[in-house]
Amino acid sequence: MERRNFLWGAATAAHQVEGDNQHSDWWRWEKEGNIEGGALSGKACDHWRLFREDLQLAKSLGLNSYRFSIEWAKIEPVQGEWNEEAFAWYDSLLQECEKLEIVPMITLHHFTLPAWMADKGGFAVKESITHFVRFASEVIRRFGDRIPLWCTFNEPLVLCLGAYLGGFMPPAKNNPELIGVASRNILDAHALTYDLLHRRRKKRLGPFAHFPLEVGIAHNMMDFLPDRVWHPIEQIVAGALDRFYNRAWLDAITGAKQNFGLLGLIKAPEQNKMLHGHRTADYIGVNFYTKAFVRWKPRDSGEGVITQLPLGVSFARKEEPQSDMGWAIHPDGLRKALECAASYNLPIYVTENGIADRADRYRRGYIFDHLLEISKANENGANIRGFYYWSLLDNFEWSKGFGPRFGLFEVDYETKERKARASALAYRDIIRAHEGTAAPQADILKSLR
Ligand code: IFM
Repeated sequence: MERRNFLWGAATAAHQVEGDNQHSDWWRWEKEGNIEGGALSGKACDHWRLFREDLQLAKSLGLNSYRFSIEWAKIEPVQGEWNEEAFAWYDSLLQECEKLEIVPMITLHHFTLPAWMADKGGFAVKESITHFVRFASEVIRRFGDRIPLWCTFNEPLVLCLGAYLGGFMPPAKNNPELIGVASRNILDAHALTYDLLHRRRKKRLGPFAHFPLEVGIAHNMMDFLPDRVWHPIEQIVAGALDRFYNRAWLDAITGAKQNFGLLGLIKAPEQNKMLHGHRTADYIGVNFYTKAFVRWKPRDSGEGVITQLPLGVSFARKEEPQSDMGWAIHPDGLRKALECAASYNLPIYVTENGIADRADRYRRGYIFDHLLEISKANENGANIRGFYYWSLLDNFEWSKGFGPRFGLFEVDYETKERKARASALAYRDIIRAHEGTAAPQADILKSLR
């Protein structure tokens, strides 16, 4: 496979698909009854057993890349003890990717922690940096030769907000100061892992050896809009949230500045001076789903009220088309996010984009329209190298349990049977029609739409 080919992918995360993540903080959190309807991740999609079949499904759509995470809680279930069985499983998964010429993009942290690490305070404590880097080094030592694309952290800000403000992730503390503290620790862990990968002198091996090493993060971005366009406070707050949510992490990993503070609600932590002017990303990974309306003094608590401020956030107007999560379908926002990412002058991967749509009513159009925005952003000078649909399979959607269905393939959770949705076949046709092209093309997309 040519290095310059556009990467047509799909993404998953270990905890959401593999099953039996028994030594993780989420496993315990689920047992404590924190998931909608009392759901437990349990066997999830049983990807652990069915991964070969799942990669065949990916191949059947013509995907040439697969983004997945390596689960720290499985690799190091007990502090200091590596689990050889887990390493062997990830080795088989990589072998399967190699056999099928599916380029792996590896995420090292996707929301979950080993329970022992959570007990120590997770990323809110400084020692998490050492523990994470030790885990990352071991993964790199074993698999570093074979993997070109690395994503150190998935959506670090969402993790910090979920854990220390929103209450939708363990440990669900309401302590905004910890958002800044944990962000700073994660940034340090990311930067050290970036250096580890780049300082490695060993020759790369296998079918992807000619791919340059690229390391980055997958960053969730949203289009913040004032609920009332004329409202000056809402305009200011939307701008502040854009800086905080969309730009702060991109500033930090490109060495521009570090500012994880927000409007007096989140205290900015002490700077890591070593990172001033030091870029720790080779690409920017953009996870994009929707927009957010910001409302000053919301009328009711149904508007996602941030308790510390008289501020409401909602993800769609009642009348507009939206996903089963209640997120507006807003392809234009992806282009805006990509143009923001492109201003950092790095290549971009759309590391996640997708829709929870059980009936598969919107997914086909969703994929087309978002790819069209990618083609526009490319025309405007962005350098977008790949697109990963979220998700390959229906899976465990964190605090929402198994209700939301994001998959190209529908999963019957009883029998574990997979079935291609019509939109998956549309994605396959788009990929086929792009053979020999370097990126999504507006004319091709329009002719198929
Ligand atoms: O399922 C999640 C994923 O784990 C991270 N990004 C957003 C997805 C949809 O909510």
